[in-house]
Amino acid sequence: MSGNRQKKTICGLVALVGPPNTGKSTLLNRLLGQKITIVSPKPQTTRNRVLGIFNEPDCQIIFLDTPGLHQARNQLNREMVKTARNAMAEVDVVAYMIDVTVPTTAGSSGQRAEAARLLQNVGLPTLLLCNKIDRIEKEKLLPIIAVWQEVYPFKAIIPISATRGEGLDILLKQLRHLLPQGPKLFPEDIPTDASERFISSEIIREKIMMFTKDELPYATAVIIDHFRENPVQNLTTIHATILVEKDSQKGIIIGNRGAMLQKIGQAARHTIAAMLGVKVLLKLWVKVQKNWTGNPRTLRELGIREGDSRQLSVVSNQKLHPDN
Ligand SMILES: Nc1nc2c(ncn2[C@@H]2O[C@H](COP(=O)(O)OP(=O)(O)OP(=O)(O)O)[C@@H](O)[C@H]2O)c(=O)[nH]1
Ligand SMILES: [Mg+2]
Repeated sequence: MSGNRQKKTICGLVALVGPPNTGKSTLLNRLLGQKITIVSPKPQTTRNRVLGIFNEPDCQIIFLDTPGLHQARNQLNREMVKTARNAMAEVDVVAYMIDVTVPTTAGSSGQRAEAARLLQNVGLPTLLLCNKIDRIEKEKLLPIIAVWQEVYPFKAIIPISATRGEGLDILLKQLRHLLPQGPKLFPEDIPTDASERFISSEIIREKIMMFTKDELPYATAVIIDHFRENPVQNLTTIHATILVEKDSQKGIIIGNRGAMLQKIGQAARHTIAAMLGVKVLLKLWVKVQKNWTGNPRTLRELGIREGDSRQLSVVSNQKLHPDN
């Protein structure tokens, strides 16, 4: 009678890694059917490890969205790349994503050699995800697959479209095959370990990335100063500070008579309200903090500098000591 309850479940961790802008975060949101990690058309959008938990009755897959792998020039970028590399040390399977529309990620031999070195070092079962197949003809895909086949003994090479959801059934099937059996590590109704506070700060940053250009998206960070829920009024009040590095950048973020700040605020409020399912009162400030991108303390405060993987360590420990 209780046979079903004893049924073995699959549970494991998967790192989504690859060059910037390939669609890692888009894939995670699509798999979970909700927005938990931010997306933008500009590279280097994701700065932190973001955990997304996919649940089916017999299977829990814990995805780690990571910052794009790139040549880091400053401390912020070095920490981002470190975060992506460290994520690979904590998982059972790596999903390495390329963008088939970009010659440098899909075609350059230098990029492929770098990927080969990285994946060999990590030495985990790895899937290659060829993303954005909605943007190229089928004939163009085959040569890309052929050259990438030489890079690493991938367990499978899977053409996908993260935006359209194509190929995701094959991806999930492969992951079920590669991940270990074990009890679920998270309750089934929790899609992420990220707090609403963190996701709100990310959504504000997403709008900044969307509406600003040149170096500005990369010189900006968001700190939540105040986050208060009022269930009686169904209202959440959020105060946030946008950090920039120079006075000139502050001027651009504020805009003509505050127009840009208003635009960012309105768009962010709308998205945060949809996510939280409440009314949102959002107040934004802009502050110049010279060279915050090189300041270890600020990077730690933003959760970008390592030391931020406490929750995952707990998961890993549980995995190591399932009897605890
Ligand atoms: N056409 C098409 N566009 C896609 C697809 N997947 C992602 N994109 C777009 O690619 C851009 C980058 O997507 P992200 O999900 O932010 O990429 P990422 O790999 O997380 O980027 P970083 O966080 O910078 O490393 C966005 O404009 C997405 O809408 C896809 O399957 N097809
Ligand atoms: Mg991303």
